[in-house]
Amino acid sequence: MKISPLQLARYQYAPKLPGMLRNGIAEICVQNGAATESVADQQKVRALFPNTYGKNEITFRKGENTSEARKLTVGVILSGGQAPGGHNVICGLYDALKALNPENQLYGFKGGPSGLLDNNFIVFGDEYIDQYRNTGGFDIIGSGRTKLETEEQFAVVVENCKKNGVNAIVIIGGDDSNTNAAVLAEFCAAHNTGIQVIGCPKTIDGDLKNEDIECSFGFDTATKTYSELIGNIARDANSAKKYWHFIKVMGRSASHVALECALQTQPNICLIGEEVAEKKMSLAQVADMIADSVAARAANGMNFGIAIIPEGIVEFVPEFSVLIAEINELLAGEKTQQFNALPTWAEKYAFIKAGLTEASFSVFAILPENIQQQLFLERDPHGNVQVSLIESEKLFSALVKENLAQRKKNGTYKGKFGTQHHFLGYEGRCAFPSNFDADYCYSLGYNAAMLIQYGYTGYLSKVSNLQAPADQWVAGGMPMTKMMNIERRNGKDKPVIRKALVELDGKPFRYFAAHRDQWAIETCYTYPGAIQYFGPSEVCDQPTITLTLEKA
Ligand code: FBP
Repeated sequence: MKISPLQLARYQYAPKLPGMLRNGIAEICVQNGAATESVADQQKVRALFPNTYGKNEITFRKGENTSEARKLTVGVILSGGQAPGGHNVICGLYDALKALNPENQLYGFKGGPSGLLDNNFIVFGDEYIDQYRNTGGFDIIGSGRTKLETEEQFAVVVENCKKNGVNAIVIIGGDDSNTNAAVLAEFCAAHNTGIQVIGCPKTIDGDLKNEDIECSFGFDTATKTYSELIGNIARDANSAKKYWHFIKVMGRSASHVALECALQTQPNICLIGEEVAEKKMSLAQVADMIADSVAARAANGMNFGIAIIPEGIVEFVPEFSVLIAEINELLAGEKTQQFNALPTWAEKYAFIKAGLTEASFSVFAILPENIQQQLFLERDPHGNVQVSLIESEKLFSALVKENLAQRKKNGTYKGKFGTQHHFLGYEGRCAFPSNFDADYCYSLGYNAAMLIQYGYTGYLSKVSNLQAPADQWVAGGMPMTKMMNIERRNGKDKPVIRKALVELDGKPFRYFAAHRDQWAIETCYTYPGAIQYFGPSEVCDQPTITLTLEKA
């Protein structure tokens, strides 16, 4: 296999551990913190997790290792969307297990949670692991989105673990996967299986964070990759001076990625879904806000600009969510076939008009025809609209174009509006992890091994104080039940780890809000450039602006 020079150089990179994990395995001891309670609905969560609820937060520190000598066989899975650094979690886990006892084994279950159900795994060895150090991607064992949530599935997992002598499972995933990890930990404890379960916080979306988890891994690298590209596009826009670029970035349920990219690049516009929902903005109002910037810049001779759109934006627009719900209802069951049988778009359009409420039809009617058709053509196996496939960057540029046409008619706009569209998503999920993610992920994995060695279960591997240099990071563990509350999901009350949305009174958003009026009119772009892996620390090791502001 041909290897790039950067890949070769990254193999040699030694990830930085938190200070307390640097003294060798024999000198890592546990400091007990306070007992924990769930963030809300304490009684209900306690009742659902009688064996794993209320445990103590723990921190590792330098001191005599008092754990029992044992031989461990650990299984690991990668769950959900790719995020840079996943390989390093596995490398850190592997190295710590081998340092604890060279007889310890690490099994990688393939293709995500389904690997645990299908008993499909590989046994890691040095040579195999070494090919993946400090590299992006999840191809070391693959990932998947199978949900591990029913008691029947848990029983199969336990059976497979017993068959292979696995005493602990590490689940590397987002809020849903870690919620399920907590339920699996409780199941294993309740059935006296002796199998421990530890979670690790992953997702480029950045929406698995709370007062304990300062950020999920992958967010740092993905946002730096997108920001590099946005900066490059902004420089092109500022050179050619003829296009408005509408750039959609990943982030399905929260706008952290868009916000961080905005903080890094200072675009003219960045939509934040959480704000759109809070202000109950309509599509027309959002388009009007963008058109204000286009018109103001045009008046100053600048017929170009940058607008960042979060992937999940349309679900935050209240009237659009109602429209989607009505469309799902309109096509439920056999009505899909009836709709599909209509030969022309005109007949389909009449069917839609007759089936929607007046309010939803008025929203539907202002959409460009290609988006209207997308809503009806691209549906999931249950017949529901696939909101994530909606090309919102094109939707908003079309709505802005219409708005500007009106302004032209009434003489308030005289500019030119040429557009380009981009979607930045998969480009960032498997990039070589930044030094921050390489270090953070390796530490999360190393720390997970220590949690297992000390006998913990139902804990999330926690590394904090991340705004400081790595030697000052703090390693430990937090019971996953502490992050839970009860939410209504598919008509049922479920214990879940709270998803973190952008907080409108949080420091990152407030910083953005304080500057965006100026950015909307002037050209204030910043150009972050490519991630640097070798060089001065202030260039190579900086965390995201979001994290820096949150911890300021
Ligand atoms: P996770 O929540 O599993 O980390 O995945 C997030 C994400 O990267 C989103 O940003 C994006 O909407 C989605 O995955 C895309 O999923 P898929 O890889 O299935 O197309």
